[in-house]
Amino acid sequence: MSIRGGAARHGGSGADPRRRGTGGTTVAELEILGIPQSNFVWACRLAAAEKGVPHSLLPLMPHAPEVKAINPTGKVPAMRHGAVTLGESRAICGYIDAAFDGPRLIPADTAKAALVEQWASIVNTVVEPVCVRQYLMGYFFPGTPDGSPNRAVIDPAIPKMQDQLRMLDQAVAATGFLAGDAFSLADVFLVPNLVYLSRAPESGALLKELPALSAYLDRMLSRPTVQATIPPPIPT
Ligand SMILES: N[C@@H](CCC(=O)N[C@@H](CS)C(=O)NCC(=O)O)C(=O)O
Repeated sequence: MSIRGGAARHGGSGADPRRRGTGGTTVAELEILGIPQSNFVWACRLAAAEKGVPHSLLPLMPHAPEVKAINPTGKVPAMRHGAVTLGESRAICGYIDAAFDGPRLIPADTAKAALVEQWASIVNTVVEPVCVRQYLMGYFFPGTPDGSPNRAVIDPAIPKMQDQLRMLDQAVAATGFLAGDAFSLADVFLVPNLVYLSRAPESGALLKELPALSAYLDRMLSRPTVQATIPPPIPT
């Protein structure tokens, strides 16, 4: 799967992302490794799409040998770009933002960049562990004998998930973006989680009652980059 667009900048990492082909200089392909249904893989693909960077996707499961060769934790996503290999979605998104032309996902302005990092961190270290790892996994990967939702996991997460969605509703109310007044890395990380949350019963119902957050989700879903990277259903 490829998305067309943007040009590679010549980075200062010492690892030249450009390769020389027989017909002259060609731009190395950006490869993202990991199943597309992973919220973190989706975030990296969305970052690439927002930058206008073409990428190919290798839909590998966590702990596949090619993933472990890059990231010793075995977690997806991983990334290859010429001689550059990376694991961890924040590092991958940061690389994509810095290595390629295209709209900045992390603003140049120091204070604006810090605000983006603040919200990206809140999404990844506060919201995601409760809303995705605990609440949604209780539905999507329940681990119950009959495959029914795992209420022992889901129910204790609900009040925390509700508080967090209300917090996000307030955060996006001012500008329609999570951090600052433009699409950023903070939105890259929030959007996949929010799309999945809209599909589960309690979070989907609450989202409908939160005007700013539901309008935000509708606007995000109308972005061609989100539509281009939206994952297929989890194979059964
Ligand atoms: N901190 C990592 C988290 C990635 C992550 O948790 N990926 C999940 C899939 S959504 C995974 O690979 N899980 C397998 C495991 O934890 O062993 C990142 O930001 O890339």
